[in-house]
Amino acid sequence: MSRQDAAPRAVPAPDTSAGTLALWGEVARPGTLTVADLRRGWEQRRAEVVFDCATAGPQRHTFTGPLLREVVAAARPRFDPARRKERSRFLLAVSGGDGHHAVLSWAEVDADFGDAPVLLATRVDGRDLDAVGAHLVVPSDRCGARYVSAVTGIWTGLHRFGGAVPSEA
Ligand SMILES: Nc1nc2c(c(=O)[nH]1)N[C@H]1C(S)=C(S)[C@@H](COP(=O)(O)O)O[C@H]1N2
Ligand SMILES: [Mo]
Repeated sequence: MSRQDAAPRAVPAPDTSAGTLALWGEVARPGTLTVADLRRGWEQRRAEVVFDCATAGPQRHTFTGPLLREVVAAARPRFDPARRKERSRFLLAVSGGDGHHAVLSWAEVDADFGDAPVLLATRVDGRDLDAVGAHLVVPSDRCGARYVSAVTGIWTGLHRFGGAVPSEA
């Protein structure tokens, strides 16, 4: 197999208009959400955070928005919620409109695993994000790179690698 054949093929994200994000991948209910949908549909939590930027130094912000796991769960990821090993294989890729993107594992945010209170913020420092798009907030991160702004897509799906899948016990 040539190097080129071995390279993973890029999967194009669905098109979204400004301020909306696509929830897609291995989910039973893919769709798009506006910032207003994120505000209306789920309990809003607040996070006061400080993160470090390699170039700009420490940044302090106050974010408000729903938990990422509640928003993604509503799209019904194709895992059996009762099977922990199945949940532990799911990935979340969060992209910004400028091409910046970051990967989280489902287990990081799952209450039975890392339980990280990751938000999809609808508001930052008193400013509504409707025109800009939601903002990923990872309060447990020391660095700012996963604080993806102007989110346009969240892909969720199973990590697959060659070999047998072990039992789900
Ligand atoms: N869409 C997008 N989000 C992004 C980035 C980016 O380049 N594009 N840079 C990240 C990095 S490296 C940092 S440190 C923070 C900076 O956030 P702030 O400028 O709002 O404090 O945004 C993060 N989110
Ligand atoms: Mo940064």
